[in-house]
Amino acid sequence: MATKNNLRRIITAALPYANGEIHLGHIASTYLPADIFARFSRQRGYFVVFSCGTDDYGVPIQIKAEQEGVHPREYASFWRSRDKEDFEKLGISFDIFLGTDIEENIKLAQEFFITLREKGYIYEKNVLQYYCPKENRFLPDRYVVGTCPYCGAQNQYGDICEVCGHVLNVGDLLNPKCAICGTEAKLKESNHFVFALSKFSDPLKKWLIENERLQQEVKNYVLKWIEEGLRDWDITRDITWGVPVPGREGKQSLYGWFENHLGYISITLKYLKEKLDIEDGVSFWNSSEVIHFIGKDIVYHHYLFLPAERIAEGRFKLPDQIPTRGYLLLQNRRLSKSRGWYISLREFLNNFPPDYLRYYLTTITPYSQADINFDWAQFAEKINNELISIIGNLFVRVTKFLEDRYACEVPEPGVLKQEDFQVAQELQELIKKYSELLEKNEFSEALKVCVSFAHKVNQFFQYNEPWKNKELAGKTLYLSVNYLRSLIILLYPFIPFSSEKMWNLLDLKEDLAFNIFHSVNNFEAIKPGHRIKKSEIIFEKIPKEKIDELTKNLA
Ligand code: B3M
Ligand code: ZN
Repeated sequence: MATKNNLRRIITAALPYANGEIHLGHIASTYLPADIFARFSRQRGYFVVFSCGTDDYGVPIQIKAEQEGVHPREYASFWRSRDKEDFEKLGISFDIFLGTDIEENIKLAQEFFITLREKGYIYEKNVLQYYCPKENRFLPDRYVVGTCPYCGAQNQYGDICEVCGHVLNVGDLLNPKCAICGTEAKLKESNHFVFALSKFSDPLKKWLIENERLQQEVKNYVLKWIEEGLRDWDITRDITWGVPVPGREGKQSLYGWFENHLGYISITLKYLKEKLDIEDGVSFWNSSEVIHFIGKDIVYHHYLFLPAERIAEGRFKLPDQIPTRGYLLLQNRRLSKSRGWYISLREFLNNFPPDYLRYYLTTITPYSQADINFDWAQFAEKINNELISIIGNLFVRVTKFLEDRYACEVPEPGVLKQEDFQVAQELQELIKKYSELLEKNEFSEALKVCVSFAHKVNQFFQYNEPWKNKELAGKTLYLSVNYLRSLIILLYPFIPFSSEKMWNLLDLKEDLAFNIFHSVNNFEAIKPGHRIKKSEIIFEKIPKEKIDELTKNLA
């Protein structure tokens, strides 16, 4: 577990609600970028804790469980294990995957509540709640729909407008209706707790302005929200499936957004304690870089609620980064689960290897809020004409040559020339660029650098014509196989399965996943006389018929 420099990174990805399948939208904005960064960090010698889990509480989950006749805990744990399996199949390398419904999270959330109340940041208030007069019950956020008062979007839930991103309070919606029976929703008074978010405008502003690693474009509009004035926030609900409000157990629960992000902390600390015997999780947390990956629909919660709660409570440091990415469109249309216009991760992985998805999604996902478009034809084209034609073919070309002409043994290089150093120099520059881009979260750009790297090595091979030129052949193969080694290290965060496979075919013994990056620019790591395994095809082309079929199935 020792690391080179003892630097630590705690990396988290948004906690998926425990009530449905993971789909490609989640993967593109959140889980894949987080995984790329976690893998790269481990390769760089960071001690990484990559944690996640399901977001288990709340009304939608309670209602769905009721419909299926099971306890919500059982319902949530079904999705927890299913999500865990799906993520594993895609190679999302969580160190720990639990959920918010663990004792530790309940305890932490209640501690937060009690401390904030003692400090005067939580106060009581009779608040109006939506109420369905026909069914005679309170309607929590997701059970009331109406028109957004900010942008006029119809059919929005009571807690957030999914069109303009504004968080809504009770009473904000215009023409509220019960989402279940359609009756006009009334407002009825009930005693609740409120968090004084408005008191945190200044410290939040300071944190946003001073922290240069926070994404500029997100900062800008969060600062605008603060300028518009933050409103205090109702943090309890009249429901039973949730973290019990201290003193009101069995009647009220904490609102999910008060406690779900505390799951980042409680899950990480549980892992530290149980798996690594680290008791003082608080110090560990505070001496790590803390990075939360999210999608743009939950910016408000992560850039305001989360830091405000941490500031108010005082024990846990604020995030260094909250990388945020946009929505995924499918063939240029917004995903819609109810209309079947989405692709689940499971279904995708029944058709293609995980690295195909990882490769393609990386190429189309910039480090920005811009929406991303998944397109079947483009997917096939990126895989066939880039991943396979450039990267896969280079690997096969070099290894096959070694196999056929050198019985799999890396030859002596002989004397290197000025132009060889020139190529090596250019490759070194690409490596430098790559690592800067990865540190800046610019993954699509970093992957382009990998493609250029492969391209350059291929040109080098071609230029030296080792099949004609016996004299240059030893040098060409010796250098090419070393360049391949470096290329595999660079590709690993993006396509770990195929990278491991190529690494094994080169019969390299170092661990590709940990603390290897310092040797990526060593082009003499593989010595003459080293034997590789027999060459193998790494990737299969995607036939056009398959793409036609999948496009048709979608429509
Ligand atoms: N479960 C919303 C979502 O799945 C919510 C994220 C919680 S992160 C603490 O997008
Ligand atoms: Zn709106």
